[in-house]
Amino acid sequence: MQAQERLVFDRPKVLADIPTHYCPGCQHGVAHRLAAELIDEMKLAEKTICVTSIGCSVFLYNYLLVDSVEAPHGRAPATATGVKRSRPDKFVLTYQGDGDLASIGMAEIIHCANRGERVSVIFVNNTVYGMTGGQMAPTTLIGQKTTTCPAGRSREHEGMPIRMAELIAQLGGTAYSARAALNTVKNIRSAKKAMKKAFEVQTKGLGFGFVELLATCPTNWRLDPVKANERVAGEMIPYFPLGVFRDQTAPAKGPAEVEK
Ligand SMILES: Cc1ncc(C[n+]2csc(CCOP(=O)(O)OP(=O)(O)O)c2C)c(N)n1
Repeated sequence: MQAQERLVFDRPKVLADIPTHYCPGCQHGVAHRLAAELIDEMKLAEKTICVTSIGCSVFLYNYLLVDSVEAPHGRAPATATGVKRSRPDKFVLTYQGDGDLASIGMAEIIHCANRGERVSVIFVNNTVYGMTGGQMAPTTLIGQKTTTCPAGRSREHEGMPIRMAELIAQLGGTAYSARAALNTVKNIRSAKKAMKKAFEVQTKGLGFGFVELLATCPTNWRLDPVKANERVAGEMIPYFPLGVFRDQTAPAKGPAEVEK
């Protein structure tokens, strides 16, 4: 008798079966896959409109088989606002790098969160401008050498790296803000849970959802993929702690429940 085959691994339906353009060891692909898995599992494929941004992930629309709009650099939250307000029945997602979201697009993300727009944001923090050759980003770590701070970032010259998940958590319209990392299987599982929560605050109409994902950029860090992954644990996580900074997904307790 022929042995039964058991399927243990499959490609999400909304993830295109095409070769990747990402560098070896880059974790944009991991973030794409998690988004695709959740869109499948939450049955959002027909409803999703993805707003892609400028940076290495500009080609996200080639990988995710959902409707998408391309925003100018940093303007994905403003574009997503327009899409969601005109089509509130849709699930609207932005996907942005740290140059895009925390530098040129800082105003857009702050006001989008503060207004409590019903959109979900995936923010990939790899501590550099990846696509354009590794310039300093607002998240570049102190001492980190980039093409625009060749002596290493210093507090005196460039200021401290910005912790976006904590900053977003302070704003009145934010329903969920968390930071996760893509460097280990355990952290990837937690990242998926955080992304699911950020998606749920939108599907439940609770407000703005934000997930920061710490990710590698081996090419611009001038490290091999293994060493790049070690840098996430050794240098990034100590400065950018993983965790949930705001969570309004739990139903508010009524007075009777509070007394119990
Ligand atoms: C208005 C405008 N300014 C500058 C650029 C050049 N540019 C393209 S990608 C990029 C940086 C993207 O970096 P990041 O958002 O960190 O994404 P990554 O490539 O690291 O994923 C810049 C400055 C542009 N395309 N448009």
